[in-house]
Amino acid sequence: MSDISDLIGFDSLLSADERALRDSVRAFVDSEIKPHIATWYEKAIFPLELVPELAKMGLLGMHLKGYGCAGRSAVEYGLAGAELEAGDSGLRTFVSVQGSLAMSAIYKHGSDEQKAEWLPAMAAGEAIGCFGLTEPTAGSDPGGMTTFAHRDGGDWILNGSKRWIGLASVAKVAIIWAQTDGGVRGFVVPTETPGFAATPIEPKLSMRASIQCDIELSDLRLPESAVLPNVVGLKGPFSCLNEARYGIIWGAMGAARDAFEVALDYSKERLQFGRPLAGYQLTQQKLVDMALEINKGFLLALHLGRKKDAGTLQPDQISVGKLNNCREAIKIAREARTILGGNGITLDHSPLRHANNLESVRTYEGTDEIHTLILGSKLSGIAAFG
Ligand code: TGC
Repeated sequence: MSDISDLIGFDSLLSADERALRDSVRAFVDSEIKPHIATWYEKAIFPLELVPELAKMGLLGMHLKGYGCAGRSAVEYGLAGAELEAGDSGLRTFVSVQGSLAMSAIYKHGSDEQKAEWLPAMAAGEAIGCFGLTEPTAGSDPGGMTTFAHRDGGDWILNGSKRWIGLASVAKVAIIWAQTDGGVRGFVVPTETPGFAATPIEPKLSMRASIQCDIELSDLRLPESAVLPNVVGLKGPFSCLNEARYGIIWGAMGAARDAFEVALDYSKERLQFGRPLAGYQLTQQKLVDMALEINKGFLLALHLGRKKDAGTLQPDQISVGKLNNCREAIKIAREARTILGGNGITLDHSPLRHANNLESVRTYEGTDEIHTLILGSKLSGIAAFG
């Protein structure tokens, strides 16, 4: 939340440490991201040079303990994510793929050797990670994956394709989920392994300051030590998706808040018929409706974050936050664009960029439809999928 958007005294719900962390990330976004994001977005550049800076701020794997990670709380992780996404969803996505997906997979399910080898380097930003679950024909239903790992003596041989994998072309390590004769397993794959190829998907109308890739795995040979030893089955990747989905609850509201504030500022400056737009009742209605949803969205995020820190957050409660906050954020970003009129379709202003990014955010880590069905199942006791 920020002073301009905060109608309910949200800041009073945060500790001094939480506010300090939030403010430092906001200052970083204001000085290092916002001045350049239009260019990165237009030219489809992911600013790799920011990775060491994000690491120095302790934002990579920030909710993990040990291994050079900052050991911050879930609420602090969320606050940081909201600020990053106020800059651009692509930057928050990087921190999420690195910390919530790739590092979490190793942290939760890896061997001591895997943790020691990868987590400190990933926390320091020296090794970028990616998380290969989705496939060209298996998105909402990861159980339909066809990537297969079979045994060859003591080794594993992987074949298959992954799609929409963030950062894969710049990653040093990929967590690849594959079917085996004994169920779904996760593999820690150094991307220099022969048989690994990642190709950025282009052109995109969303997430342009980020990288999403196709991955091809062709007779990729791994030693036994590459398998994540501590999990078998889809609960492995889902346990990591819970982390990433949680971060989105906050991030989406960060994008919405930025879109709203840009529209609010513009409406106070822009004159039509001799008066500022903000003086018109129709504009005030839009501004108030946006602000209400932003305040409610941040409250929801904080409530779920406190539950996560208390160890009581359930996966279906994450679906409440992911579904609601993505849905409201995209409405807010689009509504903010209307206040900017024709100027809102340029990259001089953030709302349409945020709205376009949020098309991806509402789609990855479980679409609106999947989270609706998770909640429909929770309410009715009847699963509409599977
Ligand atoms: P289901 O039979 O219900 O469950 C299989 C096993 O998984 C367990 N499980 C969970 N565990 C932890 N957290 C959760 N949220 C879990 N959900 C399920 C479950 O208990 C079971 O365990 P066990 O021990 O009994 O085997 O599985 P299902 O396939 O029927 O589930 C249905 C559904 C729709 C909920 C699930 O398939 C789903 O969530 N689908 C959406 C998948 C998704 O979010 N895909 C997007 C991935 S994003 C990506 O790959 C790109 S990474 C981002 C980037 O790189 O930018």
